[in-house]
Amino acid sequence: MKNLKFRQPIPAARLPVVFTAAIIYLLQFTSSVSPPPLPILPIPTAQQISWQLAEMALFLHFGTNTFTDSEWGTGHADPSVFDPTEFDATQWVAVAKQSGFSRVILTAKHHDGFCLWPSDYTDYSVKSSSWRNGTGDVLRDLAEAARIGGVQLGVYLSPWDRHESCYGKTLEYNEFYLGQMTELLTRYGEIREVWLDGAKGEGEKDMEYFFDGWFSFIHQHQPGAVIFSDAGPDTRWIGDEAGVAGSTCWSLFNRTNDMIGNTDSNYSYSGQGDPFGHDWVPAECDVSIRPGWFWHASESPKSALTLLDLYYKSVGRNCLLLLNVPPNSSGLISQEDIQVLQEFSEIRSSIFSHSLAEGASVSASSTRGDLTDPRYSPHNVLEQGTQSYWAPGSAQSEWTLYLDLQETVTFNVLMVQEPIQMGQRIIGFRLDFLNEDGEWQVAAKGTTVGYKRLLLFHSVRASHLRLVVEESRAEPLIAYVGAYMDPHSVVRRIPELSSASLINGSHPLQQATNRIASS
Ligand code: FUL
Repeated sequence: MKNLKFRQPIPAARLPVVFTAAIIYLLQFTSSVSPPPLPILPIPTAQQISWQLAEMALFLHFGTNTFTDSEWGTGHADPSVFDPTEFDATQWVAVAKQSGFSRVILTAKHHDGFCLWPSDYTDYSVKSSSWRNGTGDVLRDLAEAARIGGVQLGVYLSPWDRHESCYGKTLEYNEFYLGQMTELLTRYGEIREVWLDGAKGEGEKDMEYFFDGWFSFIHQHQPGAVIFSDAGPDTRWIGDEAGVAGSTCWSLFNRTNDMIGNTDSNYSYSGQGDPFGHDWVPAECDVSIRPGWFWHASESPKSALTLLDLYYKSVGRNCLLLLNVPPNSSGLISQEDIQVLQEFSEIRSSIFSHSLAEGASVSASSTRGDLTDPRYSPHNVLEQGTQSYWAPGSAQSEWTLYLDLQETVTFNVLMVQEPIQMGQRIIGFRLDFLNEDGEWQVAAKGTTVGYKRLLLFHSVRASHLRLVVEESRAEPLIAYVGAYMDPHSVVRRIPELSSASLINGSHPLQQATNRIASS
């Protein structure tokens, strides 16, 4: 891998030498136009980019557990208990869409082995239930509702199966699993994600799963799908079930450093990724809106503000938020969950629908190529999305964007995005604002950006900002910068700043150095 050394701006003392050398070099090509910056490896696949753009997915845990008040069914529950009399997949899809989720993932088979579709390889499925006299198919209805609603569909097929008698016979079960997978991947149209859970209870039959074979099989049948597991190949588990990513979070990762289902896994490796990683494996943060994954009459949903906090700690840390909203035993998403999701959606749009930096005039410490070339202009950072970006000139002593907001505004959230199709680059950055004394003061510091980074800090009132990239794997490229006001969240401590840098518990006095050691 070529980029093993991280880069920092060139020290000022060395600038004259570098500058003269650069002039001599450039004189040879006075009329040439700068080519685009080189992508820095690894980079995402088209499927991974589309997965990341979705930002949030709705997880649907549903099955016999919903009716037996359990989480890990034994595999021996009577299939007749499954009887969701008001089942309506269009309600699930409508709830997802109305609350801003563009993907749904269903537990087609959880650990108890009960299949929500009529599998030809087992009788332990909806066809043995009393629901619709055994003629129902949850996945068929959901696939149809999702197709009509324009929502992407994913499936969870648990490798651990507590019902199937061939579980434990390695070759036989691996082939059985592929048979069930074929049904899921060939009967229901486009599948955008396959979720391979790594859980397995203590003392269960020992057996090997042939993951590599499964992965190529899935990609062969559904080339547009991403595969989730503890260690990728396309998206990785964040390492907790609380929905929280590391405050440093790389999409870079070494798949060989992690093992699927390994209970001794290095969770901080999963949570933070690896700046030296050779593979692009962004993380997914799974968490349930309720204490359990399945619906239980005695449990209630988290508050909208708790979900907002999780949003900052997942989507705002370069990950996808996979929020589980379990349908209840009538087959519908409960009203109390819908209420919370609605509030969560309203709060998000009240904060993020309008950037206070929208009308800013933007300049930079340097810009790649000819100043008349709009491709790398600092102004590009005001455009939503990750296609266009600002690129600094090469061999610079600093990487800074200046934003003149044209008016004084109060805000407490910074959004930064990198054009991830060019690789993930930024290691450390900070946001400064011009204070009342005309001095630059640190508002917030962060490590890693990736697809999207959100920093929440104590409110700042200012008209002039500067975003300073302190360390990067290569020349940083910035796709978007936004400033927002979140009146709902209380900042208990400034993220990524040590408490020592706070004065009177409000404003940071001086910048803290928070860099990953470079090699
Ligand atoms: C875990 C499972 O054991 C839980 O039941 C749930 O499905 C969660 C998403 O993954 O590993």
